[in-house]
Amino acid sequence: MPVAELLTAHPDAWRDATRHPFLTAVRDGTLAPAAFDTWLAQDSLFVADLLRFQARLLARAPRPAQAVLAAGCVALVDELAWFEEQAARRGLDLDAAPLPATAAYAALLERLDAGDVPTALAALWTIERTYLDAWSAALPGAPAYREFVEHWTVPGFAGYVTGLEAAADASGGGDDAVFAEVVAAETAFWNTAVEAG
Ligand code: HMH
Repeated sequence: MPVAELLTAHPDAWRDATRHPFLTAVRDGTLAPAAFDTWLAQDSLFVADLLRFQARLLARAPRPAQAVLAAGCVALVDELAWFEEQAARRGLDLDAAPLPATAAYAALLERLDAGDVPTALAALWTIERTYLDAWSAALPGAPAYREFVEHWTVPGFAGYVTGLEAAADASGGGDDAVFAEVVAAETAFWNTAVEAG
């Protein structure tokens, strides 16, 4: 099935992951800066894990998927540099120990890395589509968080997600169980931020 149909096939899980209280608090400005910083350090760890996963996926991907995966790897390297700039500005240490949701997500990426390419492509699309839709729900963002909300909703990111969708559909990798697992991992990741408050 086309991967976009997974969203409508799992409406409750999709809503939990993309209309989360963390995003509402970012939008309304009620999120404590310390909770945001805790989440930011964990997201930086996640992006480092995702880059390793994606670089390996690029190495084994079919030729038509290579361009979007390679561009995504470059974007993730840039994203890590951007996290470092943000952390320096906020006086935040990015060398935090992984919290349970971060460690569990890393383990999920490792399982996907050991599995087949079509499933991994569909999972990567799910990861990025969830993130895009979740941040879009936080628009325009309270002034304290607006720069972040804008960064993760730019048209270039939306275009990248569309490119991943095409790559996933071309490989035929849409899978209900993996979709549910990824979306649950995203929800658990937002939960971490709220619990850190
Ligand atoms: C938890 N999911 C999470 N963090 C991210 N940075 C992305 C997706 C997008 O790269």
